[in-house]
Amino acid sequence: MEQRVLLVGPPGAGKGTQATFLCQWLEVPAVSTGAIFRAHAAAGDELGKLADSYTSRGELVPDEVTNRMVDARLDEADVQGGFLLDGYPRNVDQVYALDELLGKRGLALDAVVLLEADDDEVVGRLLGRAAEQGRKDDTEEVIRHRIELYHETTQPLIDIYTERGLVVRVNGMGSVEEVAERVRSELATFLEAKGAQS
Ligand code: B4P
Repeated sequence: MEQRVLLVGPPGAGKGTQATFLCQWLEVPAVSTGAIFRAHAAAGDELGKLADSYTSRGELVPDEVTNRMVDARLDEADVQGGFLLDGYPRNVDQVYALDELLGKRGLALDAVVLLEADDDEVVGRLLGRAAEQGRKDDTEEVIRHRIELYHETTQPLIDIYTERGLVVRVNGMGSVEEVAERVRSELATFLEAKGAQS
Protein backbone atom coordinates (compact mmCIF):
# COMPACT_ATOMS: atom_id res chain seq x y z
CA MET A 1 0.00 0.00 0.00
CA GLU A 2 1.17 3.56 -0.69
CA GLN A 3 2.60 5.05 2.51
CA ARG A 4 4.21 8.40 3.19
CA VAL A 5 6.03 8.25 6.48
CA LEU A 6 8.53 10.47 8.35
CA LEU A 7 11.29 9.17 10.59
CA VAL A 8 12.30 11.69 13.27
CA GLY A 9 14.61 11.46 16.26
CA PRO A 10 17.80 12.78 17.83
CA PRO A 11 21.13 12.40 16.05
CA GLY A 12 22.28 8.82 16.47
CA ALA A 13 18.84 7.51 17.44
CA GLY A 14 19.25 5.09 14.54
CA LYS A 15 17.13 6.77 11.88
CA GLY A 16 19.39 5.69 9.02
CA THR A 17 19.73 2.19 10.51
CA GLN A 18 15.98 1.72 10.99
CA ALA A 19 15.10 3.34 7.64
CA THR A 20 16.63 0.32 5.88
CA PHE A 21 14.30 -2.12 7.67
CA LEU A 22 11.26 0.09 7.48
CA CYS A 23 11.66 0.67 3.74
CA GLN A 24 11.83 -3.07 3.07
CA TRP A 25 8.66 -3.61 5.05
CA LEU A 26 6.73 -0.66 3.58
CA GLU A 27 8.18 -1.31 0.09
CA VAL A 28 9.03 2.36 -0.38
CA PRO A 29 12.38 4.14 -0.94
CA ALA A 30 14.12 6.13 1.81
CA VAL A 31 14.84 9.79 1.25
CA SER A 32 17.53 10.84 3.74
CA THR A 33 18.52 14.50 3.58
CA GLY A 34 21.68 13.71 5.57
CA ALA A 35 22.66 10.95 3.11
CA ILE A 36 22.01 13.22 0.11
CA PHE A 37 24.24 15.94 1.63
CA ARG A 38 27.00 13.38 2.32
CA ALA A 39 26.80 12.05 -1.27
CA HIS A 40 27.22 15.59 -2.63
CA ALA A 41 30.06 16.27 -0.21
CA ALA A 42 31.82 13.08 -1.35
CA ALA A 43 31.37 14.17 -4.98
CA GLY A 44 32.89 17.57 -4.06
CA ASP A 45 30.21 19.55 -5.94
CA GLU A 46 28.86 22.99 -5.00
CA LEU A 47 25.93 21.66 -2.94
CA GLY A 48 28.29 19.24 -1.18
CA LYS A 49 30.75 22.00 -0.26
CA LEU A 50 27.97 24.22 1.01
CA ALA A 51 26.33 21.41 3.02
CA ASP A 52 29.68 20.31 4.45
CA SER A 53 30.38 23.82 5.77
CA TYR A 54 27.28 23.42 8.00
CA THR A 55 27.16 19.68 8.79
CA SER A 56 30.82 19.54 9.88
CA ARG A 57 29.97 22.10 12.62
CA GLY A 58 26.78 20.27 13.59
CA GLU A 59 24.62 23.09 12.20
CA LEU A 60 21.55 22.56 10.06
CA VAL A 61 21.96 23.27 6.36
CA PRO A 62 19.89 26.41 5.48
CA ASP A 63 16.21 25.64 4.95
CA GLU A 64 16.08 27.20 1.50
CA VAL A 65 18.72 24.76 0.23
CA THR A 66 17.23 21.71 1.97
CA ASN A 67 13.62 22.44 0.97
CA ARG A 68 14.57 22.97 -2.68
CA MET A 69 16.48 19.69 -2.67
CA VAL A 70 13.53 17.76 -1.20
CA ASP A 71 11.16 19.42 -3.67
CA ALA A 72 13.26 18.15 -6.60
CA ARG A 73 13.61 14.69 -5.00
CA LEU A 74 9.82 14.34 -4.66
CA ASP A 75 9.48 14.67 -8.45
CA GLU A 76 11.56 11.56 -9.10
CA ALA A 77 9.83 8.43 -10.38
CA ASP A 78 10.73 6.06 -7.52
CA VAL A 79 8.90 8.06 -4.82
CA GLN A 80 5.57 8.36 -6.63
CA GLY A 81 4.20 5.26 -4.85
CA GLY A 82 5.23 6.43 -1.37
CA PHE A 83 8.41 7.17 0.59
CA LEU A 84 10.10 7.27 3.95
CA LEU A 85 11.56 10.69 4.71
CA ASP A 86 14.50 10.25 7.09
CA GLY A 87 15.79 13.34 8.92
CA TYR A 88 13.47 15.84 7.22
CA PRO A 89 11.76 17.99 8.42
CA ARG A 90 14.12 19.00 11.21
CA ASN A 91 12.62 22.31 12.33
CA VAL A 92 9.21 23.98 12.36
CA ASP A 93 9.80 25.99 9.16
CA GLN A 94 10.64 22.76 7.32
CA VAL A 95 7.33 21.30 8.58
CA TYR A 96 5.42 24.08 6.84
CA ALA A 97 7.63 23.81 3.76
CA LEU A 98 6.86 20.09 3.58
CA ASP A 99 3.14 20.84 3.97
CA GLU A 100 3.43 22.99 0.85
CA LEU A 101 5.49 20.45 -1.09
CA LEU A 102 2.95 17.71 -0.35
CA GLY A 103 -0.10 19.99 -0.72
CA LYS A 104 0.84 21.10 -4.24
CA ARG A 105 1.09 17.41 -5.19
CA GLY A 106 -2.24 16.56 -3.53
CA LEU A 107 -0.48 14.30 -1.00
CA ALA A 108 -0.56 13.91 2.80
CA LEU A 109 1.50 12.11 5.44
CA ASP A 110 0.32 8.81 6.90
CA ALA A 111 2.51 8.70 10.02
CA VAL A 112 5.49 10.25 11.82
CA VAL A 113 7.68 7.70 13.58
CA LEU A 114 9.53 9.29 16.50
CA LEU A 115 12.55 7.23 17.49
CA GLU A 116 13.53 8.11 21.05
CA ALA A 117 16.89 7.50 22.72
CA ASP A 118 18.74 9.00 25.72
CA ASP A 119 21.37 11.67 25.14
CA ASP A 120 24.14 9.55 26.71
CA GLU A 121 23.21 6.56 24.56
CA VAL A 122 23.29 8.57 21.33
CA VAL A 123 26.66 10.15 22.19
CA GLY A 124 28.08 6.65 22.73
CA ARG A 125 26.65 5.40 19.43
CA LEU A 126 27.93 8.38 17.46
CA LEU A 127 31.42 8.10 18.95
CA GLY A 128 31.30 4.44 17.87
CA ARG A 129 30.25 5.47 14.36
CA ALA A 130 33.08 8.06 14.34
CA ALA A 131 35.59 5.28 15.00
CA GLU A 132 34.11 3.18 12.16
CA GLN A 133 33.33 5.77 9.52
CA GLY A 134 35.28 8.89 10.52
CA ARG A 135 32.38 11.26 9.87
CA LYS A 136 33.42 14.89 10.39
CA ASP A 137 30.25 15.67 12.34
CA ASP A 138 30.87 12.89 14.88
CA THR A 139 33.41 14.52 17.23
CA GLU A 140 32.19 14.77 20.82
CA GLU A 141 31.91 18.58 20.72
CA VAL A 142 29.95 18.59 17.45
CA ILE A 143 27.74 15.70 18.64
CA ARG A 144 26.84 17.62 21.84
CA HIS A 145 25.97 20.66 19.74
CA ARG A 146 23.78 18.57 17.41
CA ILE A 147 21.92 17.15 20.40
CA GLU A 148 21.33 20.66 21.83
CA LEU A 149 20.09 21.81 18.44
CA TYR A 150 17.76 18.81 18.28
CA HIS A 151 16.17 19.71 21.62
CA GLU A 152 15.79 23.36 20.57
CA THR A 153 14.66 23.10 16.98
CA THR A 154 13.52 19.59 16.17
CA GLN A 155 11.52 18.74 19.26
CA PRO A 156 8.91 21.51 18.68
CA LEU A 157 7.91 19.87 15.41
CA ILE A 158 6.83 16.78 17.36
CA ASP A 159 4.19 18.95 19.05
CA ILE A 160 2.80 19.98 15.66
CA TYR A 161 2.58 16.42 14.38
CA THR A 162 1.18 15.22 17.73
CA GLU A 163 -1.67 17.73 17.39
CA ARG A 164 -2.29 16.34 13.92
CA GLY A 165 -2.56 12.82 15.40
CA LEU A 166 0.31 11.45 13.32
CA VAL A 167 3.01 10.56 15.87
CA VAL A 168 4.02 6.98 16.65
CA ARG A 169 6.53 7.06 19.53
CA VAL A 170 9.02 4.21 19.55
CA ASN A 171 11.66 3.43 22.15
CA GLY A 172 14.96 3.37 20.24
CA MET A 173 16.97 1.75 23.07
CA GLY A 174 18.01 -1.88 22.72
CA SER A 175 19.50 -3.91 19.89
CA VAL A 176 18.98 -2.89 16.24
CA GLU A 177 16.73 -5.96 15.74
CA GLU A 178 14.66 -5.25 18.86
CA VAL A 179 14.12 -1.65 17.77
CA ALA A 180 13.26 -2.73 14.20
CA GLU A 181 10.61 -5.14 15.51
CA ARG A 182 9.19 -2.43 17.79
CA VAL A 183 9.02 0.11 14.96
CA ARG A 184 7.30 -2.37 12.66
CA SER A 185 4.70 -3.55 15.15
CA GLU A 186 3.87 -0.09 16.54
CA LEU A 187 3.59 1.45 13.09
CA ALA A 188 1.47 -1.48 11.85
CA THR A 189 -0.92 -1.03 14.79
CA PHE A 190 -1.14 2.72 14.13
CA LEU A 191 -1.76 2.34 10.39
CA GLU A 192 -4.38 -0.36 10.95
CA ALA A 193 -6.24 1.82 13.46
CA LYS A 194 -6.06 4.76 11.07
CA GLY A 195 -7.31 2.62 8.18
CA ALA A 196 -10.22 1.38 10.31
CA GLN A 197 -11.26 4.98 11.09
CA SER A 198 -11.30 6.16 7.48
P1 B4P B 1 21.63 12.46 9.54
O1 B4P B 1 22.19 11.87 8.34
O2 B4P B 1 20.15 12.51 9.65
O3 B4P B 1 22.28 11.59 10.67
P2 B4P B 1 22.24 11.36 12.22
O4 B4P B 1 21.15 12.17 12.87
O5 B4P B 1 23.63 11.62 12.67
O6 B4P B 1 22.08 9.84 12.52
P3 B4P B 1 20.94 8.69 12.50
O7 B4P B 1 19.85 8.93 13.51
O8 B4P B 1 20.55 8.45 11.08
O9 B4P B 1 21.76 7.51 13.12
P4 B4P B 1 22.34 6.15 12.50
O10 B4P B 1 21.30 5.22 12.04
O11 B4P B 1 23.47 6.49 11.56
O12 B4P B 1 22.15 13.99 9.72
C1 B4P B 1 23.49 14.43 9.53
C2 B4P B 1 23.58 15.96 9.41
O13 B4P B 1 23.02 16.40 8.12
C3 B4P B 1 22.79 16.80 10.42
O14 B4P B 1 23.50 16.99 11.63
C4 B4P B 1 22.57 18.14 9.65
O15 B4P B 1 23.71 18.96 9.73
C5 B4P B 1 22.38 17.70 8.22
N1 B4P B 1 20.94 17.57 7.88
C6 B4P B 1 20.27 16.40 7.65
N2 B4P B 1 18.97 16.62 7.40
C7 B4P B 1 18.79 17.98 7.46
C8 B4P B 1 17.68 18.83 7.34
N3 B4P B 1 16.45 18.35 7.12
N4 B4P B 1 17.86 20.18 7.48
C9 B4P B 1 19.06 20.68 7.70
N5 B4P B 1 20.19 19.93 7.87
C10 B4P B 1 20.06 18.59 7.76
O16 B4P B 1 22.95 5.51 13.82
C11 B4P B 1 24.06 6.10 14.51
C12 B4P B 1 25.03 5.02 14.99
O17 B4P B 1 24.39 4.21 15.96
C13 B4P B 1 25.50 4.05 13.89
O18 B4P B 1 26.86 3.77 14.10
C14 B4P B 1 24.66 2.81 14.10
O19 B4P B 1 25.31 1.63 13.69
C15 B4P B 1 24.45 2.84 15.60
N6 B4P B 1 23.16 2.27 16.02
C16 B4P B 1 21.96 2.44 15.42
N7 B4P B 1 21.00 1.78 16.10
C17 B4P B 1 21.61 1.20 17.19
C18 B4P B 1 21.16 0.40 18.29
N8 B4P B 1 19.85 0.05 18.40
N9 B4P B 1 22.05 0.01 19.20
C19 B4P B 1 23.38 0.35 19.09
N10 B4P B 1 23.87 1.09 18.06
C20 B4P B 1 23.00 1.52 17.14
